[in-house]
Amino acid sequence: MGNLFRKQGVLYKTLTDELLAHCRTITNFTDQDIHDEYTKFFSVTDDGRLKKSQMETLLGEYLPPTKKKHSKYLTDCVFSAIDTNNDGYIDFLEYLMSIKFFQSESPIEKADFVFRIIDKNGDRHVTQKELARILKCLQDYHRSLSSVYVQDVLNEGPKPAATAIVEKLDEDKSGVINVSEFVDAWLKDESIRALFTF
Ligand SMILES: [Ca+2]
Ligand SMILES: [Ca+2]
Repeated sequence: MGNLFRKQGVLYKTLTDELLAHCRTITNFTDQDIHDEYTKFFSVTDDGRLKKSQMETLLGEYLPPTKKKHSKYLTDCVFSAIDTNNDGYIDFLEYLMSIKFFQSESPIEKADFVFRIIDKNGDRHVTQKELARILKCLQDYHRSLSSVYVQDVLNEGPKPAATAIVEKLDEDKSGVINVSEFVDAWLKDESIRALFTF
């Protein structure tokens, strides 16, 4: 999702009307929600660059109680997915996107966000490499949940699992997963939801 939202060197220090409108468009949050998040975000980071430890604190509030103890895995995973240029911080827009992701109840919306998280370089295609990366990132999280199905898939490690998933989902045989292939699989395949729900 990063490349779609990250603007190099822009730190959104002022919540202008233009920024507010942009936030509304990408999240569907109300102006009040955006203002509240903005205040919260800038109370934690003065300069508009949120570090991973700060993200964990903020994100913790949004996780359901059953997932709270996993907040470190989840933050690691979401953070590294969002922080596409690996400079170790995320900006306000990226923060909003992650809040949105954890709050969303709509399956299609959720699938779309998961897709964006997996699609690290933001080219709207998920490759085997991108899948392997996210699976590796989620490995500890899945281990702690010990869902039988997920353990089976990940048994051989992230790479073979990623290969199997691409083979399964790639309906048009293009070698990569596009967003509609992913959303389809998400809606009809419980194992895909189990693997990528966090
Ligand atoms: Ca990609
Ligand atoms: Ca495809």
